[in-house]
Amino acid sequence: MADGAGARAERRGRRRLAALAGLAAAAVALGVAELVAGLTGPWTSPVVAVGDAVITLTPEPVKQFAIDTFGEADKVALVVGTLVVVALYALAVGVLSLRDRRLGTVGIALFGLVGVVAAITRPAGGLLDALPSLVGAVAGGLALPALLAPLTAPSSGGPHPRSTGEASPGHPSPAGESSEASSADARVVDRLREVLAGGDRKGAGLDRRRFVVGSGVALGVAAVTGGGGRLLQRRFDVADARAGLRLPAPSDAAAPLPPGADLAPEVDGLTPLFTSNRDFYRVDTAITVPRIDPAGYRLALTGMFDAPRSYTLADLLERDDLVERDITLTCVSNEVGGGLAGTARWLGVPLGAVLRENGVRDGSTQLLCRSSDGMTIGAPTRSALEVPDAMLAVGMNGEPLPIEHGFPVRMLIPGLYGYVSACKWLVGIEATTYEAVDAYWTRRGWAARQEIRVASRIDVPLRPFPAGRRPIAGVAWAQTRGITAVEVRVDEGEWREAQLSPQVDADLWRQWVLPYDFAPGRHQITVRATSAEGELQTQERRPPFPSGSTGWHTIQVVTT
Ligand SMILES: Nc1nc2c(c(=O)[nH]1)N[C@H]1C(S)=C(S)[C@@H](COP(=O)(O)O)O[C@H]1N2
Ligand SMILES: [Mo]
Repeated sequence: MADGAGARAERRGRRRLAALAGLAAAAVALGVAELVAGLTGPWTSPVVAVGDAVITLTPEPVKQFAIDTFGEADKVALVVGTLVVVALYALAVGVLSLRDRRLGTVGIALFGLVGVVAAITRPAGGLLDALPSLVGAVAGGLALPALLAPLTAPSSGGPHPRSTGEASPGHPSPAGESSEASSADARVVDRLREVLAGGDRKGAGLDRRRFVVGSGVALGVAAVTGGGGRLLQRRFDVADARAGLRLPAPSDAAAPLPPGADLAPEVDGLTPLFTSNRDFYRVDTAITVPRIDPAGYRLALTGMFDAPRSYTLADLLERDDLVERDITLTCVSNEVGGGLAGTARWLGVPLGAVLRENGVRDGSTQLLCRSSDGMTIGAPTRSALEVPDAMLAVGMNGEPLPIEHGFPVRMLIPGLYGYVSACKWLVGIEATTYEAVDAYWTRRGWAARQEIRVASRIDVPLRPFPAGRRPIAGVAWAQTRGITAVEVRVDEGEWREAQLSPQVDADLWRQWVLPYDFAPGRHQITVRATSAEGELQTQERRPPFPSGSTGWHTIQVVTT
């Protein structure tokens, strides 16, 4: 091997180790930050805070793409993405600080600064929230030089000197470097060295053993602090408090379901009339779900009220006007044929009654609803007052609200998309106007108010099936109006009217079924619904942004 080539290989090996040192230092920083977040709360962890900031800053089309691509796993994808970016950055910082330690310090400081800024600029963020990123950055800043030291220190020939310490230009080998390694231990280290350096055996001024030990210690520290931090963060959990909560019986129960109300048991693959809490879609901007201790819960009314007050959870649960209602909730981000819709039996306090008791003023057009994580949802005051089943919900399908669905209190206004009505983790209602303030999504270009559009979806058949008679089936919704007809067209045939599940309530979707004789081959199926107001679902294709998707759901199927 020529001398120049050897030197280059040696420098490459050293850079690789430096990159690994950067990675290990980042692991220490993140682990220590998790530990501190065990004191300050899971939402202050830099990974979570930065992820939250990314959600806040991401343009709506990209968000829509993420929801479409990853669905409910969008948050997991974001956290993984954040970690990948951190890892790449850490590798670079490691290499740079080999050249100049100050670059490493600056790199880590910037890294910490991003975490600090992300944590304190969250809508509900405070100064204390900066602590995990700050302490994490300091830990990473101490770890990095310590990890890099064995890569540059002129070795003094420790217990296991390098086996073939050749001199190379720029890195003259100190005397006494070339003694043979003798112990088995040293051979193991040599092997590790080879692996780490990708075959590079040169090592002037480079103590690989110390590097391996140092990185091992760093990764151990990262694992212990990170794991311990995650354990500590569990004390913010409110699952036990939720499990211990007893919901009162409603004074006005949901209307009894007529016999045969749910067609799903008869049609394989059809969406059930009620969605279980586990299967209910979830859409929100929260990476760590807000955890509200029911004992400390307060709902504060502010703004255009004559005599605004605040409510504890007990205030709400002890009222004598609790209602139980079956309501289908849908998301404005739902694509034609998409799954962001679900139906539950909700328990809650009538919203109109609460607003009137507090003397909501005539001039208020918008209720700015505030979630405990600081995000806001703007709901029309008029709908809140006039839509009969609008409520402050505390129960979902016979249980306290699941934590992901807004525990302990959320708003629901039938007929409006969730983003302009269904604020979860609700802690504030400010009566205001649309002129005075824009809510979270309005600031991002979504329509300030939007009634749910007439929609229908094909659930079956989706997969290839044998030719012959089989049901085409799905669901259709037009909340507060109700669905009166669903028509299906196969290929270029006539529109045929499907059979509908019994009308239970105008706020509930309806299932539809049409048995059809399929000839062998490929088929195209299209569905369209009509509301009780006589509005035919529009054929015009529009994407979800900015006011909800429209168009007929069409699928292609093939017989086996
Ligand atoms: N606090 C809070 N409430 C929120 C949201 C949110 O991001 N944060 N998302 C809204 C949207 S867009 C929808 S569609 C519904 C979804 O409610 P779910 O997750 O219970 O299905 O919640 C609404 N309430
Ligand atoms: Mo939504």
